[in-house]
Amino acid sequence: MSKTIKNKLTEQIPGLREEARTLAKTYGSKVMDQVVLEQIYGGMRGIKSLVCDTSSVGLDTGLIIRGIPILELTDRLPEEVFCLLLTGELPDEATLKEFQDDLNKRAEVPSYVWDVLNALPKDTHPMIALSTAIMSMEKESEFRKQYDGGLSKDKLWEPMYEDSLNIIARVTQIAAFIYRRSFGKGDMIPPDPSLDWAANFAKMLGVKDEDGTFAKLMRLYLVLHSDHESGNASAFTCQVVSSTLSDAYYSFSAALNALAGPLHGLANQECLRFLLNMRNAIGHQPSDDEVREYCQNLLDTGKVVSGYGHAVLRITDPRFTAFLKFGKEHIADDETFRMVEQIFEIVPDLLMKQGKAKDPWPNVDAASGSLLYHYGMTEYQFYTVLFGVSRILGFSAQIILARAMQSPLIRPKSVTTGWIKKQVQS
Ligand code: NMX
Ligand code: MLT
Repeated sequence: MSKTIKNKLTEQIPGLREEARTLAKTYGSKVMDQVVLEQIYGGMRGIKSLVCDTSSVGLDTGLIIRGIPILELTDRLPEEVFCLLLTGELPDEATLKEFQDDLNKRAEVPSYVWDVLNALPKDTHPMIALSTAIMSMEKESEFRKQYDGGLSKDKLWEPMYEDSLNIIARVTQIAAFIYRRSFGKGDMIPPDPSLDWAANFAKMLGVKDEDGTFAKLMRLYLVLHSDHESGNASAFTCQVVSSTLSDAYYSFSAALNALAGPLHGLANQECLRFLLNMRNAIGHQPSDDEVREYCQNLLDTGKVVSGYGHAVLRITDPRFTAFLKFGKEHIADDETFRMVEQIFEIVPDLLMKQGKAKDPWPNVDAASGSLLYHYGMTEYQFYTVLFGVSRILGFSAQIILARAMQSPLIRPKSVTTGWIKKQVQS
C-alpha cells in the first residue's frame, strides 16, 4: 500500500512544486503579515511565516486536517489519518490494507535498540527513553545513505518517506517496551500483525482490556494527537532540524525533546498529577467549592492550570471535546473523570477573572489522562510518550512534504536590543 501512497505522492509532487513556484514568483513581494514588537518579545506568537498543508488550526475551529474538522475523524484509524495528512485523501479499503501490511513488514526493531534501552536507569523519564531509542536507530537511515551517495535534492523525499515509515512501524513496540520496562510490567509482549496499528499497540502495552475499550481509546488517542499544523513547538523543531537535511531520526528525536516540556506535551502528565494532588490534598472526592478554592490557590501562587490555555485556540479544544465524549460514554462515574468535568465547569471562569490567559478553555491535555488512568495506565510519566507516538504521524507527513517541496533551510533573522531601541526611537 505504501507503494500506493507513494505513487499518489509521486503524482502530486510536480503539481505542488509548480504551484508553489508560481505563487512565489508571481506574488513574491506581496505582504502577507506584519510583525509588531510585542510578537518579537512574545514567542513569535501569531506571525504567519510557515507553510503547512497537512493540517491547520483556526483559533475558533481547532484542528482541521486537509479540510476535515477533527471531530469528523474520530471514528477513523490513525493509519487512515496518516494517509490523509500526507496525501490529502482518506484511503480506500485496499489502500489501507496495503499500508498496514507495509508497516508490518517494516516492524522489526534492530536488536541493539533493546540493549540501548536496557542500559538506561529504570527511572529515566520515558520521554528520554523514547527520544534516545529513536536517535539510536539513526544508523538505519536511508536518507543519510542516499544523501551521502549523492541523491539529487528533488528525490530526497523518497528516502525521507522510507525512514518515516520505518519509524512509524517500529515506534509502538519501542514505546510499549519502555512502558513495560519502566514500570515493572514484565516481559515484552510481541506484536500481533493481524491487528491495526493502535490495537496492536494497546496489546503490546499489556493494559487489561477484556472488552476492547482500551484499544478503542488508543485509536482515538492516536488520531487526536496526530498533527496540529507546524507552528507548535515540537513540529516546528522537527521542521527546523529536517531543513538542515538531517534525517528523520534526528528530526523526530529533537521534536520529542520539545514535546517533553510542561508547556507542551508534558502537560498531559502534569494535568493528571494535578488531579491526583488535588484529590489527595482535599482528602475525598472534592465538592465544586473545594475545586474552586484549590484552583484559585494555584493561580494565586503563580502556577498554571495544566490542560488549560493555548497559544492559538480561543475555544474549547475539539480534541478535549472528543475525549470528554468518550469519557461520558464509557466511564461517566469514574471519580477522576468527574473531577475533569468539574474543572471544566469551574476553571475557565477563574482564568477569565484572573485576566491573564488569552484562552481560558481546556486543551487536548485536560481530559486524556483521566481516561488512561481509568483503564489502569496509572503511570502518568508515560502519557507524553503516547502523545509522541501519535505526533510522529504528523512529523512524518510534514517532513516528507517539506523535502518533496525542496523547502529551504529555516533561518529567521534575530535582532539585538540595541537595534530594537533604535527602531522604536526613530
Ligand atoms: N493557567 C494559568 N495561567 C495561564 C494559563 C493557565 N492554564 N494559560 C496561560 N496563562 C498565563 C500565562 O502563563 C501568561 O502569564 P504571564 O503573563 O505571567 O507570563 C499569561 O497567561 C498569557 O499567556 P497566553 O498568551 O494566554 O498563553 P501563551 O500563548 O503564552 O501560552 C500555553 C500557551 C499553552 C503555554 C499556556 O496557556 C499554558 O501554560 N497552559 C498550561 C500548560 C498546558 O496546558 N500546555 C499544553 C498546551 C497544549 N499542548 O499539548 O501542547
Ligand atoms: C499541539 O497539539 O501541538 C498543541 O496543542 C500545541 C500547539 O498547537 O501549540
